[in-house]
Amino acid sequence: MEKTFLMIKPEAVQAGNQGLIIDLLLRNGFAISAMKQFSFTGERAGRFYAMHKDKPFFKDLISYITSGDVIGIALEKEDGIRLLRVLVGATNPADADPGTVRYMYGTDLQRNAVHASDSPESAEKELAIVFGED
Ligand code: FUP
Repeated sequence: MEKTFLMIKPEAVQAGNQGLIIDLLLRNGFAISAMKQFSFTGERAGRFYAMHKDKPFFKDLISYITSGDVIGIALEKEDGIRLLRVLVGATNPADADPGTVRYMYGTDLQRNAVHASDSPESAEKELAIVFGED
């Protein structure tokens, strides 16, 4: 079973879409092994998004992701990293295919409802930051 990580972002939690998103994960065969609602400190968010630290949108991204509660979900499924990215859809909800999480629940490029790990290394790092530190 491959481990991956999904995070429901602040605007989706505030809109009350977390139940529908979790239901979609379960109906698509993902097993949940851990889940928690929490808010990022700036320091922790900076490590979570370290790969983007030199990008022009980094500051806004950190300010957004620390703006409200998120829900971190540890998932398991065969080929789960790839399949979760398919279910989540394109980064920009405007480009996402119908039926994907970002098509249904995303607002714009920054407020795109969820984050999903893009590799086994990212999944391991992200799971450790969210579930391994407290
Ligand atoms: P993804 O892997 O689909 O989550 O997307 P990226 O890793 O490329 O980007 C991470 C996050 O940065 C996105 F979810 C949204 C945000 N972002 C912006 O706010 N502006 C941009 O121009 C690109 C990404």
